[in-house]
Amino acid sequence: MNKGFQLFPEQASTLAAQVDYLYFFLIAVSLFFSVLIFFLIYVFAVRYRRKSEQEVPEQIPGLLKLEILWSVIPFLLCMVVFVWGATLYFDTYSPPKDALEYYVVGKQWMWHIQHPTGQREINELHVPTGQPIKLTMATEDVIHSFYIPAFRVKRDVVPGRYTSMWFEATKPGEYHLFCAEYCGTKHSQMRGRVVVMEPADYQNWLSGGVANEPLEVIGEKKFRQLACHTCHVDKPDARGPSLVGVFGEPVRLQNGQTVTVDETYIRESILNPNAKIAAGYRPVMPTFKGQIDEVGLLQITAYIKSLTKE
Ligand code: HEC
Ligand SMILES: [Cu+2]
Repeated sequence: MNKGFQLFPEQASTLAAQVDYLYFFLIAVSLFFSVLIFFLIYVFAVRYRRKSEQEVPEQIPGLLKLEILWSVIPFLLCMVVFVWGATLYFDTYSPPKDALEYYVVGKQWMWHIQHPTGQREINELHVPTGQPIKLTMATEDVIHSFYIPAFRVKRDVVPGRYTSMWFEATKPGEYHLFCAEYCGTKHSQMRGRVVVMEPADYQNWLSGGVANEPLEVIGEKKFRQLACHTCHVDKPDARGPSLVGVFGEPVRLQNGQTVTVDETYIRESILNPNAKIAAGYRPVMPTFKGQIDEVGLLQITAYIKSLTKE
């Protein structure tokens, strides 16, 4: 992890080099103009200095060509930075379709990570190379920020909602994992490691660990414990809407609007059921605020996601 002095962290993801190129470009442009400006200040100071007490400088009424030149060049430079930066931003924030979904919950002062296959880790994240990975993240308490310098990814984890990020690791090894948002007394200890492995080694690691139940299986248990199933059964006369096959689909609300069922909508439906009422149902669902934590919410969400129509 710490091999002597390094100016930059290793480049260990598909995006890392691209982020660095943009960064170097910005540094180069800034350096070029800083040097140019300092140089010209001295040249002009010497060349146009006042040579005698009586000297009155010649008035220059302005030069259109020059004005156009010094407007157009900076404009073009800004556009290059804008287009380049925006493209990279969209790449960084749109996970590929085939990304594996991991769940991350921040908590003072540790990272709680769940693999799609059920493995759970604290302050450690094992991932295979060559596989896009999407992290869906929540926090139990305050703002944290999930930061893997070697992958050049960082995203805030904000109370009350989900954020996500993705990466594809390229080089096996161990990398730093940090919380990059001051989050209390032990913020500086809220760190861990990311272990990147060849796909075969990753499979070994998965099978070697404690066989945890997959997320959706735990989710199903929670669903029963909290008696969600008393209302949400897949029958026409049930008190609550069927949750089978709803994920990713649009749902009509009482007020005529349509929303897509995603993690955020499910979360809100559980914690604040009256915020959006599904059309054709009465607002009888109680809130489960205080009865379920972020980890539980993710488990139930995984369960609802797994309920597909045969
Ligand atoms: C007392 C019956 C009842 C219980 C218990 C109940 N719900 Fe609901 N639920 C409803 C009704 C009625 C609606 C539709 C009206 C609304 O949107 O509030 C609903 C809506 C939802 C929706 C939105 C679905 C959609 O199609 O819009 C989700 C998700 C949901 N419930 C999940 C749960 C979960 C998870 C639990 C257990 C933690 C639970 N519910 C417990 C009655 C219930
Ligand atoms: Cu933190």
